[in-house]
Amino acid sequence: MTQTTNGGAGLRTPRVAIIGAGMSGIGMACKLRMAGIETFHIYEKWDDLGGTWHANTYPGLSCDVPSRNYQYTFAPNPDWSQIFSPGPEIWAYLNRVADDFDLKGRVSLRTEVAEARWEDGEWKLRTKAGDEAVYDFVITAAGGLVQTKTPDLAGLADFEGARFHSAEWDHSVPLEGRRIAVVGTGSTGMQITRALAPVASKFELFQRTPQWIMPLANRRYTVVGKTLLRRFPALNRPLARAWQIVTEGTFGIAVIRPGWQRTLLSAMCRLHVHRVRDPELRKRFTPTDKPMCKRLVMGTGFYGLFSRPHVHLVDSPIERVEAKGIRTTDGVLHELDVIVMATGFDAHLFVRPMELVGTDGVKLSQTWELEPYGYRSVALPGFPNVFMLIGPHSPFGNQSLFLISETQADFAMRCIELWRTGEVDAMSPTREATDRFNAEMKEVLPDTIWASGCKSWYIGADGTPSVWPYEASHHREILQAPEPADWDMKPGPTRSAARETAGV
Ligand code: N01
Repeated sequence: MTQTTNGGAGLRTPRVAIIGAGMSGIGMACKLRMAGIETFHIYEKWDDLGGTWHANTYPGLSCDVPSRNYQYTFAPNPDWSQIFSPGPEIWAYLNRVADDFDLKGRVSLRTEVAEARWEDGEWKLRTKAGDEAVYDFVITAAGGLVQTKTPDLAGLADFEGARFHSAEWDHSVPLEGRRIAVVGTGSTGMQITRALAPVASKFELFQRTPQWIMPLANRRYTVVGKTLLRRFPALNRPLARAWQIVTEGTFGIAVIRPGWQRTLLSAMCRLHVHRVRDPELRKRFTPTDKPMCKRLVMGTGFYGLFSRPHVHLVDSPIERVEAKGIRTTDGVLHELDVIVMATGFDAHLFVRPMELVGTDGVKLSQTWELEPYGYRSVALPGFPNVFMLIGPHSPFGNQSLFLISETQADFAMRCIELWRTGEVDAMSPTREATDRFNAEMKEVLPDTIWASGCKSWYIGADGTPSVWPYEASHHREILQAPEPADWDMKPGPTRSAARETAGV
């Protein structure tokens, strides 16, 4: 692709690379299409689009953020089957949006970007296979929970049964009537337990740390409701907005400061664990940390499973894995056919392992050596015309990543528009503005529930949570438009010409 000018409209045509064809990447591509920008390309390392909703196919996969709040604002789906929809339905939705916006021809699947290098005012991009292309903008949309974490348990390789990570499900392995273990009690472990405990001949949940579970019941939407929304599409928007207000006004507040929201949600979790009738078992299920300190697990129908004779909680630490199963430190060998590692992800890699080489040869891997950071979750000093979707300190945590990445994509679009009109050729946030943003955040982070003393994937190498410590609305407010004082901007031809005319 070469840089061109759309003479008719007097606008320049930006070349945009999007890294990742998940929810953020697809959303960004739609925004570009809606703005009439056709010179973009999406790189996707996996063999299909959909990101996390493509990679995760485990039994029981669903989303614990309400679907009406977990969709693009520009593509409301009247057909969600339930308040909290199953994973395959979300993947199908993403697939449909990609079709509606005719994006599939713009995606290179099985294509991992190895490096993008800023040279002569352009991004020179190279894939792992060695293909090269040149862009004006790089949008990183590579997801936050991608790199799986499998614990280095002694003897794991000796296990004679099947074993896999929850995000790398082996669908060739039969499950019905088998002896199944799930290691890990996060959102994933809970959802898999609900799906597999009823079908296994023996089911064991290996718990290192108990987690609070918020009892949110699901409900199917009626045919009448769906028909109404299809017939009167204008109803979709207020409904989506209502769910957003509820989610942001409860979970979004409870995690950042004390108040009725925290009291209410905590009480619901504490009451929920009383579904476990046996006081001894209840004690083992009851966390010592505060509700929401770890990412809150949500759902119903979990605790009751443990009253079945073949379903067990195992909270003796794992000593090693042997050919026949897992041996715990109390000497018991738990004989198994299948071990599922629901042990989470390295949530602090973000864009990496892709390397970005910015101005003066500054590398992303070095910049983020200690811990990923950014300016207002979207950009980085020294990396001009790079915009991050779901970058470090995005407001994740029981919030809708669709809405968050849309806010970030809209911000990127405003910057791309400055380039398009010739105002700006290159822009990156200043070091001073970035440091100020991060220092301000570090001041309030200790007040959040995530810093109240538990171990979770939110906590970075510097010991502080890598999350958004403010209300979700603040994210939208400060990403309305770039504040000129916070940005190093290389003027484009329009501004340069204006300056010349003005004799500046
Ligand atoms: O992973 P996790 P996850 N021995 O990191 C345990 C999103 N998500 O895949 O707490 C034994 O939360 C570990 O124990 P501990 C959501 O954002 C969303 O469940 O560290 N256990 C923990 O119990 C979520 O937060 C949905 O002591 C070991 C578990 O593994 C994120 O994905 C659904 C261990 C890991 O929990 C990640 O959730 C599902 C070991 N050596 C997921 N190592 C939605 O519905 C780790 N563990 C939107």
